Amino acid sequence: MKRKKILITGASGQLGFVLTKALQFKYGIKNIIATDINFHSSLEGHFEFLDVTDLIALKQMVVDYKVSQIYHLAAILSAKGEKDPIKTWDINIKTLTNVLEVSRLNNVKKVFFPSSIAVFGNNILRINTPQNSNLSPSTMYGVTKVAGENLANYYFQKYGIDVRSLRYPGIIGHQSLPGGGTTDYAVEIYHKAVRNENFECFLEPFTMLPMIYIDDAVRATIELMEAPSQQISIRTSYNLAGMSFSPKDLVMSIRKSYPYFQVNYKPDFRQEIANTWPVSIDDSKAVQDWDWQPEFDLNRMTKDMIANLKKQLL
Ligand code: AKB
Repeated sequence: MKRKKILITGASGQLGFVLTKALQFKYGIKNIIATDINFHSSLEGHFEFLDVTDLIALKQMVVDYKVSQIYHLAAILSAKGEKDPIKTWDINIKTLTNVLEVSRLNNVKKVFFPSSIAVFGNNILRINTPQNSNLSPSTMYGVTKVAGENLANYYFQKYGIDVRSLRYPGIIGHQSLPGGGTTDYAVEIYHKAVRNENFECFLEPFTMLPMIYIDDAVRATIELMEAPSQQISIRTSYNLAGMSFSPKDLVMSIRKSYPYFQVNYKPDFRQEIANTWPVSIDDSKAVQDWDWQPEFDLNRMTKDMIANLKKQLL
């Protein structure tokens, strides 16, 4: 059997770091090329600096290492993206088109591209948002994800590249802090609780959003990529659900371990973004097509986050 050579972009990021480890474990550390513009000091194995806006550098790496799959995670997220929308468009779209073009021209068979709940905006059913909702995003990040989903579908239809994608909810994990997202509060809050510090929350207490624990997010990604091609009926991006909660629900869950944990609510511009996003997601297509089932609910995630952060931070 021909071995897979997998290249990951954005490998030092919140999801990239954990996904890299999972792929190294599954396919062998020698078969994974982790790339980023920053180096995460805990990454092991083969790492290369790569700016994916550089088409020539990307192509060189794909050719040199005979890459057969790419997981393209590098992107600017929702809140950071609003500080410089044109840069967000340029980077998110340029990197994706580079990945797709290099794949088309160099025999890369499979590509993973992360989409997001940010593809949804006003004019949606916010509870159990369906797969085929209106996509009128409220952020430039969301605009790039809608365009990206259509590009993915185009490269599949026109060139037969096996591009697969998930609309991730907010991802929560203990391994690293996210950067520039609207759902980031749900990671930072655990760090404060474990350090016995107060937390200032940039969303209002009852803002309910779709979220997922990193273990589930990584497993969903690998399960989607491993599913037989004939089972994949969505070539834009699959709705994916883990759990839904508000800052208030999260505080109640944390207070089971830290009863005196204090939170002060100071909503900022991220509140307006969150107000346009779904409350919960209908992921029945993912369930139907490749048997998706999340394992973590809020309290199980809180226990795991606290246990791990205690080891890391104290
Ligand atoms: C963000 O908040 O921008 C991301 C996302 C939901 O895609 N976490």
